[in-house]
Amino acid sequence: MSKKLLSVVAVSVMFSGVAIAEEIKLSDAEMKKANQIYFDRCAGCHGMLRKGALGPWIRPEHHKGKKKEVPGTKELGTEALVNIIYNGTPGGMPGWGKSGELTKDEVELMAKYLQLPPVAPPEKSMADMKKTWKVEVPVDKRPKKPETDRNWKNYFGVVLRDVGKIAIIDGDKKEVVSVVPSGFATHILRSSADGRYMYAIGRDGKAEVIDLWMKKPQVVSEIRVCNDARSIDTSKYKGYEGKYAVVGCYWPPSIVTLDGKTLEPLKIVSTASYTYDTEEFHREARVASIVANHYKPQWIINVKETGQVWLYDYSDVNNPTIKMIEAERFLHDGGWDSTKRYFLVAANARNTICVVDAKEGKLVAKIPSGGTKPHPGRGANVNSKKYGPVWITGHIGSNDIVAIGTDPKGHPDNAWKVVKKIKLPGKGGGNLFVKTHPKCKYIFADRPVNPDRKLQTQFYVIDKNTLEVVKTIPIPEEYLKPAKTKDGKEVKARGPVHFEFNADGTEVWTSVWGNKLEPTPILVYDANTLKLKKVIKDPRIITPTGKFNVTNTMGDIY
Ligand code: DHE
Repeated sequence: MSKKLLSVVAVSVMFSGVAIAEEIKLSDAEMKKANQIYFDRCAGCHGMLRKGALGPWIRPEHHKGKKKEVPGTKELGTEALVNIIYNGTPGGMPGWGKSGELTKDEVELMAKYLQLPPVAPPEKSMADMKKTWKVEVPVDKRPKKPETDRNWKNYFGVVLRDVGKIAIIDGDKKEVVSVVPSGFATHILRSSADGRYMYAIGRDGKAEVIDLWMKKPQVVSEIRVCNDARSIDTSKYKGYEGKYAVVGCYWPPSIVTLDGKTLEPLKIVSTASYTYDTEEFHREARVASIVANHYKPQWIINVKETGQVWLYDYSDVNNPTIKMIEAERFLHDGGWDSTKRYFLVAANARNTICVVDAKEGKLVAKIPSGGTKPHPGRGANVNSKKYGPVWITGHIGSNDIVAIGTDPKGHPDNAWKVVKKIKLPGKGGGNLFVKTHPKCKYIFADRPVNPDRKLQTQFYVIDKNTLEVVKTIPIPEEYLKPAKTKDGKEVKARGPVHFEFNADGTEVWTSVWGNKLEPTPILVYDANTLKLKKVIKDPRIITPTGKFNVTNTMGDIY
């Protein structure tokens, strides 16, 4: 066999009801390309080891899951896999071919690649991390007070996902103040307790800190702590404000504590552990959301595959204490209730919301979410006249927006159950984020991964009083024009994604989720009249996705 043929496997495909052996052969170059595509597009939902999380198991061999059996990719065969990868699924998997993100050849390559055993992903040590650590501006050379006259507490950090950059936008003037480089497919931004520093995490595990006191904000420290990551936060407990930053890694699955100002790596803790229910070892127990506890020097760290919430005490940074709370598998994103005592986190593949009491340090409830694949982002808090304080989440796999009671003392009958279901119009889910602000009378919901173009390109306004959808707002066509690839193919922008309010809650910002080919705008709506009041267009604003206002992010306001 040629040296170039790295991977060969005999698989069966069904042809007229008869299984026929198909030999999969990938050259080194194809394997390298497929590995990269898998890492960029697939690993987030299916895992590096392809054992599934939000997305299903996609290993060659058949899987006898706890709830259902999943066919191996060898059983599915190339044709079926091409169909799934090209067109997507109603459960929320994007149609990578249909959307133009992968070419037909790339779809076919991936269909073959998935029938081969997964490659062993790399490990990373403290020494590896240190090689990538840079302090661009030492702490003593940084401004002693804000150098800008702008209202920096109303800055927005905007993730420019596919170009790996972050735009800092003045929320008062709607001007781009600076655009800084960041990690690959940057994922989220979080703020220090005082708001001065904005922290970014790339999907390639590159963390960085941006100093907003500078006249032109820039990256002052950076480090690559792992190969795949999604979350970052800082210490916010009294006395520890801004002292530490923490990155939650998907691969190697770990928690990395860093110095808050310089990002010097201080401690690595592996999260590979045992599933909370069956006590089976899971090498790929990835860190999903992280929030900083306001009651104790702790981070609340959600370990996806094992279904454990770790209360990670950082007060003795090299000798951390961890309380492991049994919750539910496939923990993903979540947010605080309005008092910031209870953290509500979605175990998305189990259609469950878990509630952790940050004061008492224990699980208080596991709530059936009432829909398919809950995906709250950080959720939305409403003080409802009828139900008392509720926290709201939407779902990726169904059109349910649900309100969960969060006040066990004042409204015990409503606490920790779905008290109201709000149906988004039309079929299917596709909602990723809901958001509100205490001063706004509405909740906003997007739907960018609904397969229906019309439903995908509008957003939904829910009245806080009635908890009903009162308006759908389509994105004006002129902002959705398809971009053209070099070979003349038209690629459509996805509908609006994610919302963020300005500091005083009078405006809500959303963005058109375009592609790398052309800039797409950020749309600023009056949060009360719902009128489009400003369109922020800039040649540098390409693939704007997450938007993070300094005041709201530092105060966990949503
Ligand atoms: Fe996210 C939050 C993981 C895809 C935009 N996303 C989160 C969190 C996790 C997560 C664990 C919670 C972080 C926290 O609070 O500490 N996201 C993942 C994935 O694994 C997934 C499904 C697939 C992947 O390959 O990465 C994924 N996420 C996306 C996107 O494609 C989105 C829509 C666009 C983008 O820019 O990447 C996206 N995720 C976001 C945003 C948040 C987020 C904007 C923060 C919401 C907030 O309001 O705080």
